Amino acid sequence: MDIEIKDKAAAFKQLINQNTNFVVFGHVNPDGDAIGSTLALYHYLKNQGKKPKVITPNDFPDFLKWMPDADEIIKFSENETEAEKHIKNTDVLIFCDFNDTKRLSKLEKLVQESTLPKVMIDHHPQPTGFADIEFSDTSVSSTAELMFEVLLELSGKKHMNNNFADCLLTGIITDTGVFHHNSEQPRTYEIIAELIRLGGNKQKVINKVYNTNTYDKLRLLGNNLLNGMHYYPEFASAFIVLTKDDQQKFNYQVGDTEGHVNIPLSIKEVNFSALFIEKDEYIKISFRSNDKFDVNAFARKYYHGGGHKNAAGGKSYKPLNKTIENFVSLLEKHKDELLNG
Ligand SMILES: [Mn+2]
Repeated sequence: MDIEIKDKAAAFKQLINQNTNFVVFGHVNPDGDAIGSTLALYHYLKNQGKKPKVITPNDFPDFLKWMPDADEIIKFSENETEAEKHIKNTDVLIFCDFNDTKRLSKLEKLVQESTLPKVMIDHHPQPTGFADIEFSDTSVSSTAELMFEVLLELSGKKHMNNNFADCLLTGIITDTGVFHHNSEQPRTYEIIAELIRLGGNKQKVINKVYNTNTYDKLRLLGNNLLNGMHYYPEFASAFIVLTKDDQQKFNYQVGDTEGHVNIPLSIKEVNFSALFIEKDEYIKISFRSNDKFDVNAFARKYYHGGGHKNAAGGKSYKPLNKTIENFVSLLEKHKDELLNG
């Protein structure tokens, strides 16, 4: 850790020592890293007699609900009054796995109005600088990994236990797609080793997160690959389109397409993949790339979105057929980069 982070850690430590109540926020549509890093911090604080609360803007997928104390999380969309009460009566606000208050969705206003000390821990590029203390590192695999580093600096392993370890393992494992991407640094594996020593159970995490398919979910995957996938080898690209009709046919639930966007990328000739999901008001799009092609820049430029270099998301407000037509013309436009990517 560099000196700057040591200074920030000292300031964060002081905030923890001097206060009792903490609200920890995850981003809208929380993923494994958001729930994993917020709940890990919750356990770390609880283990030293503090009173933490985790609040998310909305619900999170069922495959994360086994996590220790996940049922304690307050979802703003389901319980606005309770969430607001905690935000107004706490001492410190902490934000995990996002760097822009926009990611708080309907909670944004309450947070912006608050004058309480704010701490951010995140690994996404281009932080907007809304917090008083910001731990921001794009070189780590996940916020979970950065959380471990920050808390280790704060107080060693004193307040870390097996529940804490399972939460961070979930964050790292989901954000790296079980070590398929964002996981080239040896340090990630040293932290995994530490988490296992703390009593974390890697096999349990993988079973709980990935081996929970429903019959409909597997049939939807089959349909996406057989009927929904479009293949453009001339642009080193492939993508999946999920229409509303097919969502109905296979009883689609949020989270059912988790990981689908990565599958076209496993075709030998493909460097760039996308997943289009038709919603009521827009088309939700996810992007993945193998290596050089920068999908963060692509999503920012064309799709009101962003993310990481090899994993990003965005939206289209055009009808589905126009969206696809337009996307294919962009593939043509970026052909040279895509073939080299
Ligand atoms: Mn993350």
